[in-house]
Amino acid sequence: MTTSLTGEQALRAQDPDAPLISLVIPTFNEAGNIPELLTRLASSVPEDVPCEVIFVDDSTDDTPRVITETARHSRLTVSVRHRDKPEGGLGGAVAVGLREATAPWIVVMDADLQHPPSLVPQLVAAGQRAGADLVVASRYTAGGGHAGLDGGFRVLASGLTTWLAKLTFWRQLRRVSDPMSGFFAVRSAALDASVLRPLGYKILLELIVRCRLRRVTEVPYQFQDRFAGESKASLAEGWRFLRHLVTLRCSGARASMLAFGLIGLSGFVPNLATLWLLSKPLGMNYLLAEVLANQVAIIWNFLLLDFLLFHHRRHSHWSGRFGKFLVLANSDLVARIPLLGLLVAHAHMNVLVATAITLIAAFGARFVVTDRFIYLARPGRRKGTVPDAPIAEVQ
Ligand SMILES: Nc1nc2c(ncn2[C@@H]2O[C@H](COP(=O)(O)OP(=O)(O)O)[C@@H](O)[C@H]2O)c(=O)[nH]1
Ligand SMILES: [Mg+2]
Repeated sequence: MTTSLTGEQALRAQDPDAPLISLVIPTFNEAGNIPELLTRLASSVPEDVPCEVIFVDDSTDDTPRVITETARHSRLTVSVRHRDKPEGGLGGAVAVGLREATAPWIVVMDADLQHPPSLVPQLVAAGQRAGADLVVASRYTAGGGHAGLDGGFRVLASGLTTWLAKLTFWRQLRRVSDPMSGFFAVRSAALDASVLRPLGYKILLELIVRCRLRRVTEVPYQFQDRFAGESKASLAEGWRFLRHLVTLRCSGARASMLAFGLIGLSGFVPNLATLWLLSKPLGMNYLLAEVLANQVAIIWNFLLLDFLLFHHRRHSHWSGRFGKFLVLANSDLVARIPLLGLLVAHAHMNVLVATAITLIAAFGARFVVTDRFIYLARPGRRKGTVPDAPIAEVQ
């Protein structure tokens, strides 16, 4: 099927050169792919559809120079934004591109031609036809394929991460067969780039969950072989993906409090194990042993919170965060005793009930202080919303 696009009249009337599609392409040492990519893009996007191409580059080679030189001979409007500090890796780069894009539709794709450029106009047209906010180019729907995935391990990793993501977000992803896809089109008006906190490769999942994109459609595609260069995916990406999944799952206030509580409860294990070790085989006084065991549990809790739940909000030095957490965790112990005395002696409460109340109060206080004062949320930059500008498909 050949597909061509015409622009939306209102937007054209205001500015005939305003882009209708922004292409966001993250690059990391992709110099060998740029000329072929821009040639194929220029022949795929119809000439009457203004299109801006935004490269967000973290390369250590001469990719930015190759982009600039190739762009001189291309009819497309091309810009390259090189980052000296590649925050958030690939996902961070895409988030930068999403904030800078000005068109009503943004298409995100890789630079290595594993994502066929010919599909770009089809993705946008499919979104228009279905009235969708997001169009996912899928390897896992009828007509799609992942032949370009490099070897059995990559196939297994892709299948496993897809399954894990769908299990964790079964409601949000029930209509998405390929949530790990790096090739998709998103309607600008449905996007709030300021809420994105991406980490590593999985930006699409981040978009669906945080921007609550519910009107989703899919277009099948065959994942191609790399044209040139090597994949930058690594095992470390797998670990990043797991952390990202936990962060996303716990991003609501209730879920985050539940995760905080579970991590706190898990502290019983190192606490009791250390208490036993110090008081039994080593014969230490049980009170002193409990004070030390408590410190081990605090370190355990801090590590889990710091690496899993709050890793995206680590804006101060680790020693500062740990110091504050240590003081907080020890002082709530001290504060609970007078409160317990007050409840038992003055309110004549049962000791167990009073203890439970002090534990709940301490948990709440610890959560609020940790959430608000130790891990500060840094406000993101809000993207000005672009007016919705439908693109009609014509044959
Ligand atoms: N800006 C930026 N782009 C990246 C980074 N890592 C990978 N990329 C780009 O993201 C796209 C997908 O990466 P690739 O290594 O091909 O991953 P694979 O397709 O999963 O093997 C390519 O265009 C890469 O150049 C990064 O840290 N920063
Ligand atoms: Mg690739």
